[in-house]
Amino acid sequence: RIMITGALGQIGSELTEKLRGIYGVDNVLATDIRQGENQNGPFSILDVTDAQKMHDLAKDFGADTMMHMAALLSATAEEKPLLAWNLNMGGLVNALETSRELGMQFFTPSSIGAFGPSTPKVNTPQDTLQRPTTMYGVNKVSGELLCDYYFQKFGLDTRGVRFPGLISYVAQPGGGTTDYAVDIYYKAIEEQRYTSYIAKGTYMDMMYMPDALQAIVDLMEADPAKLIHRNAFNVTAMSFDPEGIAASIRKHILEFQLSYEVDPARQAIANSWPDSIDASAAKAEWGFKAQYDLDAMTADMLEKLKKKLAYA
Ligand code: VAH
Repeated sequence: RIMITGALGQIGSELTEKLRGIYGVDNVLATDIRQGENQNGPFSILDVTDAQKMHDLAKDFGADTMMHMAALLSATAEEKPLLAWNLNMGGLVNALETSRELGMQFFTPSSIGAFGPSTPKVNTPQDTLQRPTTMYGVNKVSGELLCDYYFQKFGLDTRGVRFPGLISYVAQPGGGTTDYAVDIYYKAIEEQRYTSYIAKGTYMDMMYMPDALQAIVDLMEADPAKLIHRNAFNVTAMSFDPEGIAASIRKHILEFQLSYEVDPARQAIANSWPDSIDASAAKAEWGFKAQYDLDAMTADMLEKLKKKLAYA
């Protein structure tokens, strides 16, 4: 039985549906800081900084797996660094402690944000220098080390992936740096043009949400004897800059126009991250394989958003 924190977030909202489809609606307890609409399964309000409530919810539900998804993303964390530290690290410690006490398998995502300006930018290795210059990155590197510690020290079965920018049409992301790559699709349909806050030539790793969700399931179901790494595996599907995604959109919306109004704060974050990372360890240790490339993602995003926005 699975407990998810941050179940109303960009990943959490779709992960909840995916896991309910695989393991059964009643076997997945969704939790978040606020009441969600149209919950079609077990749901409870949970502030992840409330350790006692988290423990009690997991125990009462009989959870054997913790998917800890609640966190502030990079841009928000840079605006409110102390809140980010308290929420991102306080929530993580509580989720690890609950999982240790109840013997649960544990997942939480890291990010390409766990790398910094001194990390090799092209084909970033699985094992390399990690000196991030953002609070989000400090949280993610600390989180990776803490999750490995719980595995080494307590034998807790912790697993994680370093997600690239994730693109989806269900829940709009909040407060990320890569979110321009989501916004651009909405604006392409609504206005046939987009003004990017990330500069031309800024390459970042990205992945379509269906591939991200499958990666979580595949990693959690992987044979632990084959795992050399644990927290956290590099995973990626593609790397592009704003011009690249615009060119892909123009294959469907010929008149699409891209312009720039660079946001110095989010550009500084993007500049500190890799251009493209190497996912060979994930492929070798648990068979990671992304299905969607840029053009396949664009075709699906535009088709699904046309329907979604038609009824908006
Ligand atoms: C962010 N989408 O922009 C998240 C993610 C790699 C990017 O961590 O903060």
